[in-house]
Amino acid sequence: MTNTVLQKLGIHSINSGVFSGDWIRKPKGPEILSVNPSTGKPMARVLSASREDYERVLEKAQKGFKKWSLLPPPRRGEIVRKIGEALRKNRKALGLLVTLETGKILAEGEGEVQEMIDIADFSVGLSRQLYGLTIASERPDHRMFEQWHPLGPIGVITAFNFPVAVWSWNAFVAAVCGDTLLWKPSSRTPLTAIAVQNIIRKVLAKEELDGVFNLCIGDGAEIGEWMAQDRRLPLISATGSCAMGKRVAEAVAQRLGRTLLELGGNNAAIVAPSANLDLALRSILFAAVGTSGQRCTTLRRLILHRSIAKKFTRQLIRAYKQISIGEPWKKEVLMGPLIAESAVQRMMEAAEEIQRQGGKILYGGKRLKRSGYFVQPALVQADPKMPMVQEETFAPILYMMTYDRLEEAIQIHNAVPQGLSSGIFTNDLREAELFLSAMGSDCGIANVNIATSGAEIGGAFGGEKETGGGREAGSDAWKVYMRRQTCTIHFGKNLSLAQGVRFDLG
Ligand code: UN1
Repeated sequence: MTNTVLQKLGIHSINSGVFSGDWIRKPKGPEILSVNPSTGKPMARVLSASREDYERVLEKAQKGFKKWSLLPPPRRGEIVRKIGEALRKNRKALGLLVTLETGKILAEGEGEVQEMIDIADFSVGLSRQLYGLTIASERPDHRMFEQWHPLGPIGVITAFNFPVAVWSWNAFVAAVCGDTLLWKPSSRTPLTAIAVQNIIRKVLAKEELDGVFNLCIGDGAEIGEWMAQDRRLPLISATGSCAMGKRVAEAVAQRLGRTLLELGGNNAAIVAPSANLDLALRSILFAAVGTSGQRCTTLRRLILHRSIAKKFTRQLIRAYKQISIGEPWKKEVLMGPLIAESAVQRMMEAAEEIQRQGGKILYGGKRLKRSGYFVQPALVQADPKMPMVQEETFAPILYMMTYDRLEEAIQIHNAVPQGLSSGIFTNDLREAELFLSAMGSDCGIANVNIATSGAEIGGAFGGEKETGGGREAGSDAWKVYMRRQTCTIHFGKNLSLAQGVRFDLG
């Protein structure tokens, strides 16, 4: 299975991890291993980028920008449409590779490729809708308007957990905006990045275009730092931990560049007494256990009304017991492994620490005795004030708490440093509206009768506070990939100054 899919997607036993117009044959950075987290065994080797290779990629991205940014946006959209079609043809194969390299189940692996296809479609439409405003001028015979220009080559740093979808949110939108890209994927998921590059490379070659989508695989701290400090990249879009985001933000701010940050979440859902508990249970299960708790949007805190807490907890424990854990490519499996040994260790440490702080493990939280990085998801009775509850542990641990009044639940909900996604389960209109009001959830995403994960691409995706404030994907998130120009044309004969200022020679 592994070999067939690797072959189909053009992956060899040793691969170049650097693409600029074409694959650089022997990049000079250190070798990286792609490990299948379900077996703990390597799948292929990847040669990473040295500084010299990075320079080549960046030059190519700059050169590519000169040509690409001059194409009419709908023409750029047409090329993204062809990429979307190529992805449709490779949905199964690429989805399986995502499963093999990240450990997420096949439905989610293929779902991730679907997310790429969706944002490709969205971007095609967007390529004809990069609208600017016309503004009423206060001066006679003046016309004011704004227009949007491409920004330049941009840097995109992505995480292991959505190794291809998050790149495509940035890449396809930025591409129709006229930008070219330098992509640094997580060094844990180099093969999916190479496979994507192979798919789109064929489309671009037919169009005689290159230097648009470039790739630079390598050590995150090192290449990330080069990118953050590089004035030739006016925008750095980065997805990952808050610690990584702070480093990137600092370095980019030093040169007054622009960042788009999508960092940690510590997402919570409130279950109110009027909720449809059946629906809530299923939605919560997916949000807490899906992708083995390794989404930015994973549900990490559950705030239950005291009147339903006992019953709901019992049902949740029963459901957790039924989750089949195993090889993520098997049909009946709902939860695959964590990404790496270090992730298992961090989860085990977190489980110990929360108990030291007074938390009680109600279910799970143990490592499974088998090869690969498998764990049981954990349900933990906790108190909102425990320091661990403030932290994002990138693993399937769900902290459960109770509340009496909705105001109190909202206060607990907002009392963490992160602010990505949130949800409330209620059939009470007033409760739902309060949660969505300015007094309610302080997150970038707020849902009613839906838990925290599984957002559609049509909305702007991102969060507040330590989540970094960035917005990617749909709505008007495209604006961050362009530069705004305010233009005023004077078509009269007399000078007139704004604010009524007179400046005459007499
Ligand atoms: C992420 O975890 O970085 O909303 C992205 C979701 C997915 C994207 C998650 N559509 O859960």
